[in-house]
Amino acid sequence: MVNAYIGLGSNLDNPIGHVKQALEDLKQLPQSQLLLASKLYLSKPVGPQDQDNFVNAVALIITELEPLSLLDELQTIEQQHQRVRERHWGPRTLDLDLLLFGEQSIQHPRLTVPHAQLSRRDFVVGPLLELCPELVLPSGTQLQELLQQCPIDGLICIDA
Ligand code: A4P
Ligand code: MG
Repeated sequence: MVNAYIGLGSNLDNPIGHVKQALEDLKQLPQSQLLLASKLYLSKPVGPQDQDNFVNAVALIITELEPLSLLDELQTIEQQHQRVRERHWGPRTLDLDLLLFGEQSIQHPRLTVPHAQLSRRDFVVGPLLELCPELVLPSGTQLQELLQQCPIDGLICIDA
């Protein structure tokens, strides 16, 4: 069994609804259990600025799935949310990113773990800190150290 952190993001077509439904969908993952879900956060778009703000969250699951099988499951959930890939870093109904898979570092054509942008994104660092303030990345870097390069003051928490 491995602890895996999953980043959720949406900025199209009722983003709060998509993120909340995706958290329900994660409860149905095979050979897995949803352990924790962060609050929902409103964040400014990274990438093209001519798109709405995002709603983001992070979930912690425990799973027996292999990393690529988990990625398949996450992409199936994205499809169920009518995810259309239009442009890189563009608007989307639902994006599910595998942020961390235990202590593993994975370099595969379909999967980079830890997620390549993890340490630069306030909407990932903030919710991860909420769930696990003592988290240490596979590189040995403490999550809290990332705050120096990636401040999280711009995040707005949108549920109590
Ligand atoms: N892939 C590789 N590693 C991973 C991983 N760790 N988790 C591959 C998930 N997928 C991974 O992803 C393209 C391919 O990446 C997948 O087929 C998978 O095999 P995609 O989701 O189809 O494309 P994308 O999302 O447009 O590109 P990318 O680089 O994954 O973008 P990100 O990093 O997901 O960023 N701004 C705010 N405020 N909030 C956001 O949530 N999200 C993005 C998308 C941009 N700006 C944002 C947000
Ligand atoms: Mg993605």
